[in-house]
Amino acid sequence: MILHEVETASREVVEKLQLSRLKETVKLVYKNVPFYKEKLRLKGINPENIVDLEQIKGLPFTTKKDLREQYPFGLFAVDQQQIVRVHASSGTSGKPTVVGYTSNDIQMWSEVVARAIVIGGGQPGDCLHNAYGYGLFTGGLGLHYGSEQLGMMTVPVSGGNSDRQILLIQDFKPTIICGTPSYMLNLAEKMEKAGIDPKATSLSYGIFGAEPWSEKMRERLEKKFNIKACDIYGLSEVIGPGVAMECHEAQDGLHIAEDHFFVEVIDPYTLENLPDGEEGELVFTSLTKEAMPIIRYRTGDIASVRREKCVCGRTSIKMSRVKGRVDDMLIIRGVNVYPSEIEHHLLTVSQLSPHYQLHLKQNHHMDVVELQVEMSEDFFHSVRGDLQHKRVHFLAKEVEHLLKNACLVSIHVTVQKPNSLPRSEGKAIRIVDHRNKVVN
Ligand code: DLL
Repeated sequence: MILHEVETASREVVEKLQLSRLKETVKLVYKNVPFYKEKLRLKGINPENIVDLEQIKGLPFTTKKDLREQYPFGLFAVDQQQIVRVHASSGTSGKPTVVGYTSNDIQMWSEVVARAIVIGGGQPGDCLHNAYGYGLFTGGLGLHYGSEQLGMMTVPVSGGNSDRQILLIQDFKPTIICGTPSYMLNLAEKMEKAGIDPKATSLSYGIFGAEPWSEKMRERLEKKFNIKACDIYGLSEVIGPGVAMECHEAQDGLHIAEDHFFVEVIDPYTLENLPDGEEGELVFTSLTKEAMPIIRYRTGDIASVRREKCVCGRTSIKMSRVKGRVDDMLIIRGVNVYPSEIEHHLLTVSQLSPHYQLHLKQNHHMDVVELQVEMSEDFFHSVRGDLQHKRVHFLAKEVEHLLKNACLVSIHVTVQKPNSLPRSEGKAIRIVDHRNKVVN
């Protein structure tokens, strides 16, 4: 195992490095990005006066809305001639958010991702099958450059076209596979349908992320593929994948690449910093980016952080698995719940498959949530006819009870036939909002 020097450094050493990099970053944006100059000026901050990391708490936040307002290149801190790549978030509505990279940024990102792959179990000489989408999404190219940097044989399959993925997995014999957890599940099922046992492939490790997933989903994927599956986190506004990576030794939190990204956790409502261990919104400041440095970016992602030496030897701050996005939190009669929590409990029910969607509807001006979940193939084939109808109804009621007890929410559950819900080739859509839509 290759441990990067900074990953095992003392807090003192890390914080000294972070402070000097923070100063440079703030100076850079003050000088070159009018948006930040104005924000810093309004707060009375002179970049020359930053002498302590704690002062980061006084810097202004950056939000997705800011990025949209500066569309497309308003936050660039270098001349456009120095930009060698752009990525953009798909964005469900309106304009996408655009991020730019200099060649030094690409180099830094590749190193961070190479480190992440090592943290997840990869080594130079391995073969990596990359099923993250290539294009404006950062998953494909992000993992690709990191994998090459590490010296792995990299297979740029991208998302979708599962038949070809299955063929290449059998013939190229990769040891590592990357993709969204929901697509990996989809792929495993397609293999099984084609009479290929996913357990019998050459794969040993999975690097899965880009969407929330639960511990139970990990268990499911690890069992199906007979691999170790670790969580990779990142977001395009900060760089892309590789901001944090879970180690295969402990599998209990993600090591943050602290030499490049400074983490804070805030209360999303009061915006106050929260202590270690408390759940809140992750906020990141880039420390080394050139093209588009970002100050205190409010990710909208809910997690907590902790500092302790990990069994893998790393001392870097660890973040918990992301529970979900602030905007995806459902408030059902006053109780907050994230889709990933529901997923966790659904996967404890053997008659169900892990394919589910939450539909938000309005009934007599009241918000109601309907959970659509598929029954497992085994359950489907075990009973037919009238009896099946009764058993399905009974199962739905049982799941409603389970969610009521475990998550304290009342959700209407419908159990559907296998393969009736849409399958993902990238990020799964877990919430479908029908409210405020004109219904004919
Ligand atoms: O999803 C970058 C990425 C690619 C990460 C490949 C990991 C693997 P965006 O498209 O900008 O970038 O979406 C970022 O996805 O704010 C989270 O809400 C969510 N997300 C990313 N990784 C995880 C994860 C990429 N491991 C947004 N767990 C983030 C939960 C995640 N959510």
